[in-house]
Amino acid sequence: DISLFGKKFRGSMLGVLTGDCLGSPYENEDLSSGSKLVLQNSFDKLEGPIFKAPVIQYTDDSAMSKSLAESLIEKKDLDLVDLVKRFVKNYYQEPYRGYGSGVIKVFEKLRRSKFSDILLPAKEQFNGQGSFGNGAAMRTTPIALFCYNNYNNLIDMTKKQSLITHTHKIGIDGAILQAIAIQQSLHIHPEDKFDVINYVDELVHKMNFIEVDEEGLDLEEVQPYKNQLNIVKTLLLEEGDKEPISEKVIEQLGNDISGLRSVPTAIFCFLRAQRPIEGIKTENPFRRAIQYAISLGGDTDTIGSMTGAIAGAFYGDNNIPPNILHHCEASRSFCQMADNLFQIANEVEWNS
Ligand code: F2R
Ligand code: MG
Ligand code: MG
Ligand code: MG
Repeated sequence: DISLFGKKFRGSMLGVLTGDCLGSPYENEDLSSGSKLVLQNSFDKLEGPIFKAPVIQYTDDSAMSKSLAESLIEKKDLDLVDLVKRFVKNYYQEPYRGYGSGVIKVFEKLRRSKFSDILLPAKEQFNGQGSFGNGAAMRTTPIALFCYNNYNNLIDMTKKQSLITHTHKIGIDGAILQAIAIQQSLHIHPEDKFDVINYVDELVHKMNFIEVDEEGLDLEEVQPYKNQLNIVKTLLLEEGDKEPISEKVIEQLGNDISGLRSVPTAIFCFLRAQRPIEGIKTENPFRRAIQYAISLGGDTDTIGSMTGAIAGAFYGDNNIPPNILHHCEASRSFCQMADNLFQIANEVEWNS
């Protein structure tokens, strides 16, 4: 029998995988109202009695999370050289996993230069702006687990793992926000009374220190995540018991490939799914969260996966339907990685 934290580690790693696998068939598909029903039926079928079908393959979201977990487990620390080599090796072994078109250039440069400067290719992305994609956020779960009891290390290591592909502040801070949300979920007992507004307020408070005014600009402009989190709060309050209007959520929070318009959306999906949502027929709040995230369309694998990571860290693996896991590629190894991460996280002195 494993502890509650052990279950939460499994929930979070399996949340990454299931959100990614279940969301990937719909990435950038046009999700009309009819496809909400298609989604409902598909989830019902996957959760129901086992049927024979090829496993649903995971994409870059899970592939990069896996590399990060395996590197942490082997090195018992964040070793950027080891990590970047794993990213590149896995990309060239399995280039069909749907990687971002920008990040591929980073991998090419790293390989060509024989990893001479592991931070340089990321800095050169997009004419020196760096990537603002959600790639650093989507893969950051193993860091959040490894640092589950240490906030400063969580921020520091999340930033470091981001910089090897994403140097734009939006790309880095998106990963930090995702990591903080996972850590908050880990530390709430799923059966305790849960105040969703308080959860957002805590995130706002923390992002206030992350999004600091570096160039003497207006704070409104330099705190984009804090602004989005305030929208999350408004939407949670204003919907009451009515159905959240998907169009409004998409318009205000976003469903695209950028960190800014996907990480706050994932947080919203987790929080909104604490209560029933019209059109999503399930008693299971974990399933409700990822099904809702995917129903918003756009970057469905990634928003599904990030929602799954946060929700799984809250509920643990108890709420993840075993029959759904049966249909996802590598679910056993994701569970094993979670157990190994739990072990090494408890071995480092700074978590105790
Ligand atoms: N890439 C995809 N899905 C679409 C392609 C799927 C594939 N071709 C297929 O059909 O099989 N999904 C994955 O990418 C997202 C994560 O991306 P990541 O790792 O952040 O990569 P990248 O390339 O750095 O950024 C993504 C795109 O964002 C735009 N962008 C980023 N920074 C920019 C900047 N400073 N200026 C302008 N544009 C910027 C670019 O279009 C990048 O290509 C996840 O959804 C994952 O699932
Ligand atoms: Mg993907
Ligand atoms: Mg990138
Ligand atoms: Mg995606």
